[in-house]
Amino acid sequence: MHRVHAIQAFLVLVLCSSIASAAIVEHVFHVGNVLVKPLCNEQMIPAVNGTLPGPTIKVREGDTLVVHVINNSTYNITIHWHGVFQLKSSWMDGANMITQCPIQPSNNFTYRFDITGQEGTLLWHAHVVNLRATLHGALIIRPRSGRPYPFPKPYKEVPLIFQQWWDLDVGLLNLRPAPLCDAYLINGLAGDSYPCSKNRMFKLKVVQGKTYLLRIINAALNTHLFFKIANHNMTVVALDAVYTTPYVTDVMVLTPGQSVDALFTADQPTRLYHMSISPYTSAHGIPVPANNPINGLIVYEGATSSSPASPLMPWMNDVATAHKFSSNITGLVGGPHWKPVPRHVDEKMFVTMGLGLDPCPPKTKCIGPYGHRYAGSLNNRTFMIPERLSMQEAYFYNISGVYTDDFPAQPPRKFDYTNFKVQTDSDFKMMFPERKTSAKTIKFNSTVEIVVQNTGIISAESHPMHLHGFNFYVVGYGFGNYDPIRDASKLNLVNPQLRNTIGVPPGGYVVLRFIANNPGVWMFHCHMDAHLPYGIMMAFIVQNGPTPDTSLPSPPSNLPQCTRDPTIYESPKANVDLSY
Ligand SMILES: *[C@@H]1O[C@H](CO)[C@@H](O)[C@H](O)[C@H]1NC(C)=O
Ligand SMILES: *[C@@H]1O[C@H](CO)[C@@H](O)[C@H](O)[C@H]1NC(C)=O
Ligand SMILES: *[C@@H]1O[C@H](CO)[C@@H](O)[C@H](O)[C@H]1NC(C)=O
Ligand SMILES: *[C@@H]1O[C@H](CO)[C@@H](O)[C@H](O)[C@H]1NC(C)=O
Ligand SMILES: *[C@@H]1O[C@H](CO)[C@@H](O)[C@H](O)[C@H]1NC(C)=O
Ligand SMILES: *[C@@H]1O[C@H](CO)[C@@H](O)[C@H](O)[C@H]1NC(C)=O
Ligand SMILES: *[C@@H]1O[C@H](CO)[C@@H](O)[C@H](O)[C@H]1NC(C)=O
Ligand SMILES: *[C@@H]1O[C@H](CO)[C@@H](O)[C@H](O)[C@H]1NC(C)=O
Ligand SMILES: *[C@@H]1O[C@H](CO)[C@@H](O)[C@H](O)[C@H]1NC(C)=O
Ligand SMILES: CC(=O)N[C@H]1CO[C@H](CO)[C@@H](O)[C@@H]1O
Repeated sequence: MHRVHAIQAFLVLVLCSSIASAAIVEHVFHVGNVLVKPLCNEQMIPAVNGTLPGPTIKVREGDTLVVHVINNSTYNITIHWHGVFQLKSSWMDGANMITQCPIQPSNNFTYRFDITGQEGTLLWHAHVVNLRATLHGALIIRPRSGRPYPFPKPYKEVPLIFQQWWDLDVGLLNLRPAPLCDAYLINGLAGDSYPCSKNRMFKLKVVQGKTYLLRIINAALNTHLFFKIANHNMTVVALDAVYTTPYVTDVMVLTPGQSVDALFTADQPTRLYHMSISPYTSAHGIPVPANNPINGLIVYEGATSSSPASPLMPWMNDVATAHKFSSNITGLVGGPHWKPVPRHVDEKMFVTMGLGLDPCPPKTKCIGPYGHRYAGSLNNRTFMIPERLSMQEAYFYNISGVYTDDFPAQPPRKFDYTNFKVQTDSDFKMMFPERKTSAKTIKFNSTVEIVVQNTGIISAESHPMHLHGFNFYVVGYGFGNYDPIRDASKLNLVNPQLRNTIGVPPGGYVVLRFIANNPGVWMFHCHMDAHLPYGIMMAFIVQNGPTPDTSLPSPPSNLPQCTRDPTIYESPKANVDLSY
């Protein structure tokens, strides 16, 4: 990890609790503005404990994680524990204006939650537009002590965090068109592809014959990335902290928000090898600047300095390679925490997803298509992030006017989704979604199936859809318009991937299933950060179950508030049924 400031001791307080195999792991996150210089210029960024990426958190499955976040930056922040189930701890999800108001400058908040039923690599990151560019780090969940990995124990474990860097103040990020950035980083380092960082490259020293567990995270704001190591294969053993059938490959692709655990054996001749990342850009018809691969270095012990071997990276629009990797890995049936795919579906949803337009405000020059602004939508709804109160507080206190619970289970109209073309005035009008804060209410413990259908409005591209609070089974994955007869018969109900983020293929669809066993308000959104303000987002409200133990608890007393006006919280709690 690249230390920006003076070394700060990584204080890990492990307090043994009464249950032998579960511990309380406690950390302090000090968020402050610090100067960093990955390229040629110093930039002020918000960072946790002065490092980019921020500190790696290590827990064991079953532990309680407690993180005191102290905000000494100039930004409103929240920290989201990406992929953590947050079972019965929805208030700790850190989704800005969905489960909490932000932690304002000079304030603090303590996140406290159990991590159960999942093992592998996840990440934590700020959940406020653009800030996750620099506020992120690895969250590593090992098996309970005494429990083995479902694969041979690696010699060492190595986090690899891929990042996207803009050489400017992050607060100004949205002034730039989304996909263009100034560099990509591996563990905070830009490496030999850029003029001022040639001597600052991530290096992994390896011993010949040993096997390493690479804990790979794509923390980039907006870009899917290919990853390869010259002359080596890797064996994928987990995706999004769910074990998979071991899958041997020489190339992988990660959407923003995805993570991969892969074994890598140093089984080649003693020398230097590049490990490289390069963008995967699937948007049709949108020109992208050529990008050199960004390199880290694998250094075999005893290797003399020589020029490293470099991998041949896929073309940036190599949809076939991306699709093969994304669709061909299967879940580890019978492995730790595996649960069979639910056969019966209670709630069926068909959700169109993609871009659209928002009318340019009067007296403004907009640079999007047709002189308008970009928008995005799910079922033709552009999600408006509430400004006054978080959705979950509005739900819990039964305060109206913050959201509506009318998110539709079907798009308002059927059309040839993937082949959309503007030919008539009415086609043109179809590109303008409705702006709304709407949620879909789900009964506790029901099984939800969502077909997410990518549209071709403006441009078809892979959008990484991320669900908070649950993993979903990816039971279907394909190109074209989903056909409920043809494609439903091909669903994989045996060994699908189980994960929290999935790239919906360009001009294609995915079919997801999850069990709504966790009460609270949970976002479902595109994990390209540029698409958060576009509104490619909705929220599920999972109702309480029959017992207090299956109900959303009261918010913690120190939950950050948007307003100091206490009367807003004094509405009758008529809608909250804690009885049973
Ligand atoms: C962050 O820094 C604070 C203050 O320097 C320190 O107490 C804490 O242990 C650090 N946290 C982590 C996770 O490294
Ligand atoms: C908080 O940030 C200010 C600058 O914004 C700095 O002067 C101060 O030392 C920081 N406090 C801590 C405790 O880091
Ligand atoms: C956190 O904020 C509370 C007030 O909300 C304050 O009393 C406390 O001292 C703060 N803690 C830290 C470590 O800054
Ligand atoms: C990688 O795996 C493929 C398929 O199993 C195999 O053909 C190839 O030889 C392997 N390459 C290396 C460097 O081990
Ligand atoms: C996945 O692998 C199987 C063989 O294991 C192969 O038949 C199939 O074509 C692959 N799918 C893709 C999308 O590459
Ligand atoms: C979206 O809704 C607007 C009205 O709010 C309508 O004009 C437009 O045709 C709809 N588009 C689609 C794709 O359904
Ligand atoms: C949820 O449903 C499953 C089967 O559909 C049942 O076994 C389980 O007990 C339910 N859980 C709760 C907490 O009601
Ligand atoms: C920070 O959050 C508060 C409370 O929600 C809000 O009033 C304020 O406008 C926010 N500031 C910024 C810069 O977004
Ligand atoms: C929630 O509040 C609304 C109006 O604020 C009221 O009409 C409704 O009855 C309340 N819900 C319940 C279950 O009491
Ligand atoms: C940038 C910022 O808000 N800094 C504040 C951090 O907190 C201290 C007190 O703990 C304030 O004095 C700073 O102004």
